Amino acid sequence: LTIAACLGYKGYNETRVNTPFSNSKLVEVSRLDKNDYYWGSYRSNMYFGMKTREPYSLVTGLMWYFSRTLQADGSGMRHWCTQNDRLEKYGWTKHDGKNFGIQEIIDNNVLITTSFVKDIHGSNGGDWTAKINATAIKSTSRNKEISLLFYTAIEDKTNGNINPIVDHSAEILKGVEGQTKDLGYFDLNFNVISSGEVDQSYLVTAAPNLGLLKETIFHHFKISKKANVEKIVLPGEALRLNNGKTLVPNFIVTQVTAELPVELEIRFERNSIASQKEKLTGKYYDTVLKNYENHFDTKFEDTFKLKTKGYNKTEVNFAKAAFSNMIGSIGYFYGSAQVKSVYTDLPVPYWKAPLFSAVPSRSFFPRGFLWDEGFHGLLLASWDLDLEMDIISHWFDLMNVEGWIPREMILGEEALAKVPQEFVTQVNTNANPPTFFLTLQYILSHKRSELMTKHLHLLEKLYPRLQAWFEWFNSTQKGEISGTYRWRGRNGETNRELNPKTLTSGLDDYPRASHPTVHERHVDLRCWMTLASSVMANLADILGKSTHKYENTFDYLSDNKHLNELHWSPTMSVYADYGLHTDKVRLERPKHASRQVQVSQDKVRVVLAEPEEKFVDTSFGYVSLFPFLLKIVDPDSYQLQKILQDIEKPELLWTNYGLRSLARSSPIYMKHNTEHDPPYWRGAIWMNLNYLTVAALQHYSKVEGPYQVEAGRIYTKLRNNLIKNVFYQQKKTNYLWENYGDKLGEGKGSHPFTGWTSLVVLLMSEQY
Ligand code: 6A9
Repeated sequence: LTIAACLGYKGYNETRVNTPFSNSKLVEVSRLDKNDYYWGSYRSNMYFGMKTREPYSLVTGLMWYFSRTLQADGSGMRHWCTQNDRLEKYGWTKHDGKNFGIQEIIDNNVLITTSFVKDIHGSNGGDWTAKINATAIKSTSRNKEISLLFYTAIEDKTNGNINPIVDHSAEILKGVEGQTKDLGYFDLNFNVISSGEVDQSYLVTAAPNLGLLKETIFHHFKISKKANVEKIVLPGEALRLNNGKTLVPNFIVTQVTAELPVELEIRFERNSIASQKEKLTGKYYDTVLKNYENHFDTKFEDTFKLKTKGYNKTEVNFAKAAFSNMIGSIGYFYGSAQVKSVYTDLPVPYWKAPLFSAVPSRSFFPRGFLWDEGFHGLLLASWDLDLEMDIISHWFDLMNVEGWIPREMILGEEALAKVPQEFVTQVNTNANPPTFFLTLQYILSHKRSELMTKHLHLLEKLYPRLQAWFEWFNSTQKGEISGTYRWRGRNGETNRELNPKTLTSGLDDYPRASHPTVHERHVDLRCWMTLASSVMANLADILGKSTHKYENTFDYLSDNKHLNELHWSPTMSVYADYGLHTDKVRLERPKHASRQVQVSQDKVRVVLAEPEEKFVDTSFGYVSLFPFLLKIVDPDSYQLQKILQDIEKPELLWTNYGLRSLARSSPIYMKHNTEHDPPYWRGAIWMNLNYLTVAALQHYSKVEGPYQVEAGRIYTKLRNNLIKNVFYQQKKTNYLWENYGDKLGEGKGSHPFTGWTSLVVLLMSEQY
């Protein structure tokens, strides 16, 4: 305890929620060479944009539109990834997370390829070149002409400046020069390659903030008439205000309007170091890019061995694209989250911090999610352990003094712009599955020696944070009786929800006890804690610390007899939650005593039978599988036999596309939670839990026991179904999806979703 606490200082409790765990940060000891990962496509929310891993970076980005389809309200202008754009396709097809990336975008029958190559040297990342190439796949009246806009902006004017390099005779922007504290002097050069007519204009102005770049451009667009043809152009310098003052520019845009095909090359160079070397441009760029591609292909095969396993070229390319869009979605975010505890009346800002993390979906959720990231970590660690350890470091640096890590990280203006206000505040009593233990377990079994030789020092620094995290879960999420756990954050007061959500579990609307109480116990959380204790014991062992406590906890939690007493429903023969529950609930429109006033009111829940304390065992689904998923069930147990039987039943979870989240027999199967809240984890097929199922099946096919053959047989079937469907849906729609329908296997929810859905690559490669 601090002195302040001992003296009963009033602010002590209030300030705990946003007090960092400690001032010594993991990011400082992470072995990741900052120089190698300094520049990147770290703007996850953008179709294409390069920025640095600095709190306030120099940012660059692409926009485009077709003049025939541009609308006055701004639609038709492409900038941030959004499903509203209805692009036929977009995603990184090759990206190594370090040196280069190639992305294919299809819009209006035009293939837009965005690629970049870095030339890492010196300090602070060196140089890079990007190419935007637009070629018609099929010419139509709408796509004759494209306008490509490329901009440079600085987030913080006190950190540097940017200025246009104008060719005044031609009235075109040749480039941008500038300076920031970190980068020193730099310039960007533009080069347009086209055989037809090109129209160029530019804008130099001050944008209010990064969230309003598109609006700023729209504000300045004007129509110019050249030889009787109307063109949308930018006005050049727009820095003078009506009151005679001039603005300092922080936003510089070049616009190239041309018939297809057209190519825009952007070269970023720091200082003059580069001028002594061959410039990364034209043919030489193509050669360097090709080399990186070849290197990527070789490394991909070494890592995942898909060709060796017999996959054909199309299948391997599918896997490469799934993987690349995941690694290519890694972003660098900076800002302060908004948090709350019982001691704060209002939300308070977390300390300002960076986050380096992949994201579930570039279009819909381009920000960090705690439990998603543990799944991403399996793929990322397979590819580049340095990179993954740096991601882990960033996340664990976000731990507060209580040992809590917020579930969703909404950092910076751009991230905030995508989140409705009601979802912004993170509450310090709320958990999210500690999937980083899965990542660490995976690293221990696949990358142990690399971890030991290269990251031991980091691991030592990480360990106290893992201990605190474990402690936080073990104390704040514990249930009423020993060995039980309960997700906090359920709303027991509401009469709006058919079954109050458990967002903290990650499984949002998956049915739990109908009436949340403190007596509840959640089987999935108990299993996560079992896994956590086992990984902690392993890490303690490696680091030469006392393993005693974690081993004891693991022995206690993995004891099947005890587990079964708490969570095995003898009547239904399934694992289940326990709590105050009734299935007899329904959403109904409230009836009004007076008929005179027509009030349209939301449906409310009516409870038709008194709830009782019991197992929530009429809903079979992902939660019921947890003791199996996390490999806790004894290999020779009746429970394992029963689970294997249940998994294969089509009336429960089995489909040709993977396991559905909730059995068809569940009273809540595919039910709305409120009128406005469609079913989410109430039937759809989700890849993350299917991946765990496949991994568990493989595990039980290998450990000695009476059901080995059975597990192996189901393993093959389930794995094939999942791979086949995700592949087929991608072929059909060009995207990976958030989840898949259990009747037809169709992609549902947000897209592209190359978060955990890209685990399909590990299924193909059979790495668990
Ligand atoms: C809603 C709406 C533009 C929900 O993949 C991220 C999470 C998972 O962690 C969780 O398990 N997704 C899953 O049930 C998406 C969550 C999005 C919440 C924010 C805002 C945006 O409107």
